[in-house]
Amino acid sequence: MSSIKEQYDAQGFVLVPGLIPPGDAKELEEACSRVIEKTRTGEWPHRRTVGKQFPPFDSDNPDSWGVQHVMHPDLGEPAFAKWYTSDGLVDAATQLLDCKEESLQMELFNLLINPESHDFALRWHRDDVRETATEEEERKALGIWNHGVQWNTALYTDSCLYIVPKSHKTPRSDGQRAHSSTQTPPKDPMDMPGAIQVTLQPGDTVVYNSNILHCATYDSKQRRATLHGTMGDAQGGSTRARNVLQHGLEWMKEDAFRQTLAGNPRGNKMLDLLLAMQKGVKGDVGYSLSG
Ligand SMILES: O=C(O)CCC(=O)C(=O)O
Ligand SMILES: [Fe+2]
Repeated sequence: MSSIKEQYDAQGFVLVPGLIPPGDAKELEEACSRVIEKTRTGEWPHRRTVGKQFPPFDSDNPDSWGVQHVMHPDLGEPAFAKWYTSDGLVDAATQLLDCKEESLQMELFNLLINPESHDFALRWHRDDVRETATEEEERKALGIWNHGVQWNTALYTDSCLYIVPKSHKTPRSDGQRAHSSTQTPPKDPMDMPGAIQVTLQPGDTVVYNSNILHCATYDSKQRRATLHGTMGDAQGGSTRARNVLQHGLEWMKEDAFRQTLAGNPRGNKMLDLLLAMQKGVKGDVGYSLSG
């Protein structure tokens, strides 16, 4: 087993430097600057709005803490799909998921940014388990959550994320439950038993199990542009459907998106697997969390 896989399985997260090839850093930075500008000026409507911690991001606050759907054809930024399907990232994902490249499923790709004028924060949460879950429900949900990886790759120094190492495997202790039982962000994230703050230097990636206990704080004065994505192992069937599809991925079915992947056979195969999962889902997936 690779050392990153050992650390990821044991701790629920792993730091991986160097996933942005040196020759690609500039084009990614420039693409990020353009999509951030479009989001802040209102030209790009798909954004994470201040005031809403989780999808649907339907608050009307003009300030944003994220740009949604960076591979969307209407943004016209090929650097994002190029990086999402790059050798380094795909190699890390297949190692951590312990799967073949052929079963790697395209999922979410968004950008996390600092709000311009409002500090904001997310409460302690697991992405796909509600805070009201009983210990048994939590155990069951964590038991099936091994078919996807989520990552943050920082373009600028980023200390927004807090996690509780090893909490991807075990239900919350009474103390942890007490700090994660309301929809209100914590006054001080470090009050959570077992919490650590994750600091990424430019170019660093933290890959984490998205059902690890985590929260985040957003300082409007601290520049943030952090690539935030997920990939799945299609062998997990529909286990990831709600978590992924709740973000609204209808646009990924359109020919216009497919055309952006011309000359990218890997990207095409990964998209096929997402669309197959999407097709298999009957009815509304709903939302993982509220608030
Ligand atoms: O801002 C971050 O790094 C974490 C975001 C997050 O936890 C989420 O979107 O569910
Ligand atoms: Fe989260």
